Amino acid sequence: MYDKFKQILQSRLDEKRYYHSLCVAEEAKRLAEKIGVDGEKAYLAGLLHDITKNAPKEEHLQIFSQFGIILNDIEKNAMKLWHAISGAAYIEHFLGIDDNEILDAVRYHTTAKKDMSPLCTVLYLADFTSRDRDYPDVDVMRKLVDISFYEALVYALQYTIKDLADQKKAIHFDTLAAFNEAVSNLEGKN
Ligand code: DGI
Ligand code: FE
Ligand code: FE
Repeated sequence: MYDKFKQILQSRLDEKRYYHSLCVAEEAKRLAEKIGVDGEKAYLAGLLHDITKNAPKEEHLQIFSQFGIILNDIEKNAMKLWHAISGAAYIEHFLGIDDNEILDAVRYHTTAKKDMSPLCTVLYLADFTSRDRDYPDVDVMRKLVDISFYEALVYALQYTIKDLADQKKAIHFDTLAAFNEAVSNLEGKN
C-alpha cells in the first residue's frame, strides 16, 4: 500500500528515519483503530509525518517562501520545529494530499496544539510510542497509551516541556496550550 509515497520517502529520508516513518504509520493505525478513527488515514499521516525531516535548511526556507509561510520568533530559532511546518506544506502541494485532518496532524505532530482532532492526537502519541523509539520513559509511555490517551497526552507533553526547559530551550505556545488543555481535561475526568 502507498508504494509511490514509500518510494518518495525512501529517496528523501535516511534509512533510520524511513524505518521510523513505517513504525509510526503502523502505530498510528493501531491507536486509531482503538478509538474508532480511520486506520488507513492514520497510517498515511504516520507514513508522511517526517517527510522533510532530512531536508537541508535551504529547502525548508524555499517551501516557506513559496507558500507564504511566516514563522514566529520561537519557530525561527528552533530548526527542529521546521519539518512539521514544511512537511504539511510539502504533502499538500507536492503530493496532492487534500485531507485537512491529515494536513493538520502532520503540521502539529511536533508541538501538538490546543483542540487537536482525534487523528492529530493519535499521530502525536504514535510518534512517542512507535516500535523504533528508545528514550528513558518509552515503556511508561507505551503502557499509558494503552490505558488512556488523556493520561498519555499529559505525560508526553510534560516530558517534552521538562526536557526542553532542562536544555534551556524555548517552549512553543502551542505546546504550552496543549499541556494546559490536557491537564484540565484530566481534572475533569478525575
Ligand atoms: O521528528 P521526530 O524526531 O520523530 O519527533 P518530533 O517531530 O516530535 O520532534 C522532536 C523535536 O522537536 C525534539 O528535539 C524537541 C523539539 N520540540 C518539540 N516541541 C518543541 C520543540 N522544540 C522547541 N524549541 N520548542 C517546542 O515546544
Ligand atoms: Fe517529527
Ligand atoms: Fe517522527
